Amino acid sequence: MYKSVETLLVDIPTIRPHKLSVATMQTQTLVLVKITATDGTVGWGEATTIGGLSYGEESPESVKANIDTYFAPLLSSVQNQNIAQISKLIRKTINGNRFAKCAIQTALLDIQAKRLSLPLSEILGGRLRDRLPVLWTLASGDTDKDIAEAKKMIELKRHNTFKLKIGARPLQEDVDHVIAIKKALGPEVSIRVDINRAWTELECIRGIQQLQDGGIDLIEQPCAIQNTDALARLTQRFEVAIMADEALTGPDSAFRIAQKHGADVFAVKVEQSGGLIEACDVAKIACLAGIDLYGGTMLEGPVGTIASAHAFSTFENLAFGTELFGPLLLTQEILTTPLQYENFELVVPNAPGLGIEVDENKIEQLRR
Ligand code: MUC
Ligand code: MG
Repeated sequence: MYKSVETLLVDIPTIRPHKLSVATMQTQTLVLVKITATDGTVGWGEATTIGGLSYGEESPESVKANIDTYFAPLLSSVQNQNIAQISKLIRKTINGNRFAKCAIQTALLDIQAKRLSLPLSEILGGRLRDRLPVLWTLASGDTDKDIAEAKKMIELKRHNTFKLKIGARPLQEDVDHVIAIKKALGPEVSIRVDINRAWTELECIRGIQQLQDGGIDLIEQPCAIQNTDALARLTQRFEVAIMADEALTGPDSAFRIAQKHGADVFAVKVEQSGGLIEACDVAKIACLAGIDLYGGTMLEGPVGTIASAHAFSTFENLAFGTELFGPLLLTQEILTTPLQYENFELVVPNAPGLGIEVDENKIEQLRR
């Protein structure tokens, strides 16, 4: 049923250094998966991560090795095109590897939706919206540059909500940087922070108190991934919304965190969840537990970004919007027609499958 599974590593410089507590990115390595079915239909998926092995448990190189060695032979042996059955077989045969699983599942869903002549969102249950609000991350590391960048984004009608990456510098320096940006942009502009698990619980208490007093709207993954008890205590302690990001590693962890109301908001990421279907499961668990949703990114290029958009378009509650700006951080376009960003939103395509056309000549030039 599937003729070939190819994994392509494509290194693209970013428009500026992107500084997180765990890494500074100058380049993003897109991990693209192309599956060709025996009838010739092609599907695309993406397993991009951030900063090699510094963010997630899979690196671009490990994803490629594991797909070539384990996923590809498994897919060449399947005799049907039933995605539920193939996903079950993959889960049974392959442990972990959520990013790789997501890329494979996305490509299979792209093929299936193309065969049915439906946008991918429609085989995930159906979209509730055609456009998604998209924020921008300010992560140059320089307060004045970040303020200028934010003002430009508002003027261009590209983004009017901003997330700041903090946690790399001493706590007070980071907090002062955030408050200075909030003051410069004013009360109308929503400012959020992502600490990427850099603070101890005590630092969280000190830092979040000041951020809450300074009018910040959302605090993302402030403490260690495994310390979900601390995350729950912070959620109970503060009025400002606390969001789980790295702590969410799929429906199981979502269920465990939801059971103790361990966060006010879930950052749903399709790769972290292990697939688009699993991301929808995470969203459903959040909904049932009264937890708000935010559509997260692994800073994927256009393939993973639009796959995420199809999944997020089906969510009932998307109270905190999305951060699907990954392609805008890259200096090179790999689609024949770029994704449509306008009026602070990303448009979810209506064409069959993912609804995009990958520029294969461009990828051939750029791939490792
Ligand atoms: C993260 O942890 O949220 C998403 C946006 C961004 O700037 O970094 C990523 C990772
Ligand atoms: Mg985050």
